[in-house]
Amino acid sequence: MGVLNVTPDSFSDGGRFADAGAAVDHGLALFEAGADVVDVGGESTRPGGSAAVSAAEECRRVVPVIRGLRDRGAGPLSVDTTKASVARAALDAGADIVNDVSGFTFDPGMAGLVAETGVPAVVMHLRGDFAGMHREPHYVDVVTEVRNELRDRLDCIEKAGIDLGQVILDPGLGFAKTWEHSLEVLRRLPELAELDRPLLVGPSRKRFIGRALAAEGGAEAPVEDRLMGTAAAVAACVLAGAHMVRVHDVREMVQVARVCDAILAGR
Ligand code: PMM
Repeated sequence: MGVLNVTPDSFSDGGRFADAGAAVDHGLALFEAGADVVDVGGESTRPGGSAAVSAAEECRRVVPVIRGLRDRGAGPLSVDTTKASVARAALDAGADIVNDVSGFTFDPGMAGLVAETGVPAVVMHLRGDFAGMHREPHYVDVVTEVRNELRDRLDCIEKAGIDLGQVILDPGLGFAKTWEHSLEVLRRLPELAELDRPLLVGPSRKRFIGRALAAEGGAEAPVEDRLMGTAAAVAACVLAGAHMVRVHDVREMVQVARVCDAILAGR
């Protein structure tokens, strides 16, 4: 899954594709580079509290890009949003998948929309809201708790009338998790297989990679120096059973995933 952030303030690529024309060109380049899906998002979830974006502004950012990619014959597309009204506008414009980092917890209308339309949906693990989630997340056993909380989400979602066959789960690396928590989730990813749903994982350029790359006591590696660290994390995800990885550097990560797939197939 290639990342296409149409935002002025994303941590990893903020502002580069804020113009719809540049965003469409980048989306086409992501497919060209080997993406199977492109994820279009109009709200940054940046650590430290990103400015909240209205549904109208989010639609203004993502709808022309989704429509533009569709007009050029590109797809499938997912929309990265926590708002049901934005998801609906994106689906009407041609999106195929809803990617909700709140796991349908921020907007009570999201589950109904997914039930009604029958589209595939990514349900990510998160605690709290965007403003509070980075403040001292506390777990006794992060992987067991993420797994139990995702299982609870699946129960609620099923009660809302959604066929669980539509649902892809995501442990939410970096969301309400310290960098150590994210590393532990990656190390113990196979424990999430118990939930019996496909897994999407988003390690790309994230802070845990910057911290892992830092010299003893030194500063974390900046976002632009996290390519090889991302490659290592993507390899770890694929070898541990992830079905999909959400990445910015598609051409490079397709190579990583192909080699990991070949290693797994040879087993
Ligand atoms: N990470 C970000 C945004 N959306 N969606 C899913 N499903 N999983 C993620 O890990 C995820 C996401 C934040 O990264 P970005 O600002 O580089 O897009």
